This record gives sequence, structure tokens and C-alpha cells, in this order.
Amino acid sequence: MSPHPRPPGDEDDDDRPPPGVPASAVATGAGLGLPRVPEGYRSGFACFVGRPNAGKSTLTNALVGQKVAITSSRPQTTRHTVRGILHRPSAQLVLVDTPGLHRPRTLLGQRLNDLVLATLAEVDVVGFCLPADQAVGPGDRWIAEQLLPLAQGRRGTPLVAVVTKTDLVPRDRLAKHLVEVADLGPWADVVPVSATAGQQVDVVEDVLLGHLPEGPPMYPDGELTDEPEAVMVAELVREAALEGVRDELPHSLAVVVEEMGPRPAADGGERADGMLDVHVQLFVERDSQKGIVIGKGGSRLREVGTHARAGIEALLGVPVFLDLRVKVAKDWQRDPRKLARLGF
Ligand SMILES: Nc1nc2c(ncn2[C@@H]2O[C@H](COP(=O)(O)OP(=O)(O)OP(=O)(O)O)[C@@H](O)[C@H]2O)c(=O)[nH]1
Ligand SMILES: [Mg+2]
Repeated sequence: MSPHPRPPGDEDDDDRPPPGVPASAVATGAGLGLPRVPEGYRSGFACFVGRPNAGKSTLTNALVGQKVAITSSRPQTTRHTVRGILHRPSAQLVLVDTPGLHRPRTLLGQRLNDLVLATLAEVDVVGFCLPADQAVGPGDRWIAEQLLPLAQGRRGTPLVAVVTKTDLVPRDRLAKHLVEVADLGPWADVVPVSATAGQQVDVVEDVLLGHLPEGPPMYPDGELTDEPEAVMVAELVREAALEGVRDELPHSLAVVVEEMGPRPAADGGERADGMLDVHVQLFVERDSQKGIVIGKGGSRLREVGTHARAGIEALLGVPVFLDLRVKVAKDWQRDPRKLARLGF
């Protein structure tokens, strides 16, 4: 896994305007052979922040219309910034889903928080996600405090409070919650949404798009994410492995794709079905965890493999031979060298 996505604004993508070309030339496509951009076209970055488990990744996927970020009921599922891209006739919105902000207990936790705070500084609009089924707590107040300077700073980044999971609470409780959230900070908007019930997702979209500056698209039409395939594959395996594990284990899991390539046919040539060989390494922090992940006679690991393979085949569009191995990397969450090796 390589959780090193480019920060917003980092222009090393071939499809982006070449450096030194004035934005106006790009906007009209003048002399560059680029497609014409309609008058008033908007583009920019929005980032979702919030406590772990607030529903940021689920909302990102709902807005993009495809799974670009894994989700789970375990806190701290997201461990790197994931970009999902929305294409509209008059706008392009790059959504940056971030790890949940929390009180860090490990070096990994600290790194994740730092990553979120760095991302915040570079986006055009921030969506602060607060779950409707949980009272506004000290964690939310702390995040609101971190956001305040963004709104007051030179960029004057608009802050939108997004009250998630509205399907979980009755209307009167939601109304009270919305008032509490409104009092928490200088929000440009407060929007209630349920990503799983598909309620108000379009309103979130409209509100975020409304805060984007004018500018040309940054990604080619139809591109929904810039996550490398190997990262998405590793994430799908981690999502499957998170299912049904408890306590500390979700935090202790890390997944890396070791190798991915065409599976040769029996005669050594190419296979007609294009099957891929995918070798994946799962890391845990202790021997006891290794046993849990593998399960009795390998039963749990087989289930994880079956589940993950379905997702990977849907993503890549070819049959996949998935090989999963489990290894112990003792206390990797607290070890700078191991963190580096795992890409953090
Ligand atoms: N009922 C309901 N559940 C939701 C909704 N949105 C998310 N969830 C659930 O909430 C849990 C957490 O969702 P995620 O999207 O993974 O949350 P997150 O904020 O990305 O979490 P981290 O990556 O850990 O920070 C999952 O079990 C989701 O299915 C919603 O609108 N309604
Ligand atoms: Mg997430």
C-alpha cells in the first residue's frame, strides 16, 4: 500500500494544464488542442473531515457514484487521503476523503492527524461531517477549533457542516441536533444528509459546487479517482479483513500488494481470460492476531479472500487469482521504520 497521494494543488499529473500556461489559455483551450471549457465552469477541491466513523467515506462514495474509498463500522478505517472526482456539465469537484481526526495514541494516529490538517489548508471548501446519531462532543469541538483559522485566514475557506446518518434519528431529534451543530462554528451552510438512504446527497453536492472557484477541469472526463490500482486492491482486502474483527485488531491490520501481474497459461504463454495473479501481504502486530485473521484451518482468511476477490474483479474487470499471506510486524503502528516500510 502506498498512502502517498499527491496533495491537492500538486501538479505532477500529465492531464493537468502544463506549468507556465496561463489559466485563461487553458480555460478556452486556445492553441493547445484542449477541449473547450464552457463559460463559468467551476472546479476545485473539497475535503471531508470529522471524527472517525462519521460517515465521510460513505458520503464520498455516494457523491462519486462509485466506491473509491473503503468503509467499515470500525473507527479509523481510512488511512490516507482518497480522492473521488465528480463530473458535471458545468463543474468538476475533487472530493478529498480524509482519515478521521482523533486523539492520537500511536505514531500512526499522529501521522494521520497531521495529514488531515495539511490537506485542509489546500482545499477550496471543507465539509465537516458530524453524525446525527451522536451528540456533539469534545472531539467535534476540537475539530471545529482547528477549522476556525481556515475560515478566518487569507483564503477564507468556506466551512460547511454536514450532518450525516440522518436516517438513524427521528425528525425532532435531528432538528435539535442541527441547532447544536449550527452553534458550533461559523458555517457557510449546514446540510443534513443520509448517504446510505440517498437522502439529500444532491444537496450536499450543490452546496459544495457552489463554493468552488471558476477554473478548468483538473482531471480527464470520466476519471473517478486517481488512486493507483494496487492501493485500491490492498484497501479492498483490508475492508474484507475488517469485517467481523474487533477491539484492537482493526487498528493493527495493514495490507500491502506485493506483486500483481498476468497469470501465465499452462504453456507459459498468455491466458485468453486475462487472469491476474495478485499476491497480497496482510500485517498484524501480534501472533495472537495472526491466528484470528487466519481462523481455524485457514477458514477466515479464505472468507476474506472470497469477499475481497469479488470486489477486486469488479474493479479490474478480469478474473483474479488472489494469494493472501499473513505476517507479524510487531507494533508497527508505533515504529517509525516499520511505518515507513508500510508507506506511512
Ligand atoms: N445508517 C447510516 N449509516 C451510515 C451512513 N453513512 C455511513 N454509515 C455507516 O457508518 C460507518 C462508518 O462509515 P465510514 O464512511 O467508514 O466512516 P468514516 O468517517 O469514513 O470513518 P473513518 O475512515 O474511520 O474516519 C459504516 O458502518 C457506514 O455504513 C448513513 O448515512 N446512514
Ligand atoms: Mg473513512
